[in-house]
Amino acid sequence: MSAGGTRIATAPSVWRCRDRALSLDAPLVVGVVNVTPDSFSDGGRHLDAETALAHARRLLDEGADLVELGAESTRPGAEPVPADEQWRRLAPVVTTLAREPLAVISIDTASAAVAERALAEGAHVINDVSALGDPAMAGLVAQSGAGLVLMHMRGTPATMQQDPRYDDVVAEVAAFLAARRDTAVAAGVAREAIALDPGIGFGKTVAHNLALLAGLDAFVALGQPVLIGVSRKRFLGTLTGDLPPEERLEAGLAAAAISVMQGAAIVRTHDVRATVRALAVATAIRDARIRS
Ligand code: HH2
Repeated sequence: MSAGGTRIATAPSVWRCRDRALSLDAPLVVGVVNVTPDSFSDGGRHLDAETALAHARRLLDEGADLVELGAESTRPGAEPVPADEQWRRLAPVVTTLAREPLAVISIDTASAAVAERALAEGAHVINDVSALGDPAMAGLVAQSGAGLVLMHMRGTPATMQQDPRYDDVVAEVAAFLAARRDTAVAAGVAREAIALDPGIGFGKTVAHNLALLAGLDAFVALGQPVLIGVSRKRFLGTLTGDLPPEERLEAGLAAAAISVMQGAAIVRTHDVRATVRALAVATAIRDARIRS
């Protein structure tokens, strides 16, 4: 089976994130905590530090391998949030969580200034949806030894859904990610620290998202762990009769499970408990296929 075969041949077995070597034998689940007033599915719910911390701890209890803190919505049409404001939202949450020994912390930011402060407090991963749009990012991550997620986006959140076009979406996104991975490696980031993400919903139509998910082999073949974020996204609502974000759980679980069957190593989600359970089954079937 080519997806399983590709995974065995080229997929790394750990993701290095500072002092943590996260095993990729089973998919890692990243639980999302948006410390924002305006995120598309949970905006305003965890804006104060105590609520955000309680939610992060709950996601860890539910089985998240990492928690991801973000202070800037990237929903279509969103405007950038200045670094100081991002850090004002994140600081109390990051500093407290970083002292809890079991927490592995990812920071969703495209700003090197925010990443620098979070890394100084002990964050383990920088999730950069701009894939090194800030020229200072790669050097900073290299110095810290942190994990780095490089995601593909067409344009910026403010403009990305304005008529996105590709000749061959899978080939173009894969070439972009390979080039940004090479830039990161040239700046000193360890290869084993880099994960790649085709950026579902970031400058893509429903058809583009489906092509990327169906063509995940091309990303797995790049030799880095592949991260997929489908949780509660609009294309899931579109495919299920225009359901709103709070009713997209089943659709998201289907997409996450199929992504893991195709070789995704890391799944980003708002719904940790349900995702952990769904992926336990998907992983068992994937592994049975690989053995047979
Ligand atoms: N999706 C979102 C944000 N960050 N990062 C990666 N690597 N991959 C993704 O698919 C991804 C991401 C959008 O989800 P969310 O954080 O819930 O919403 P918002 O950007 O509105 O805060």
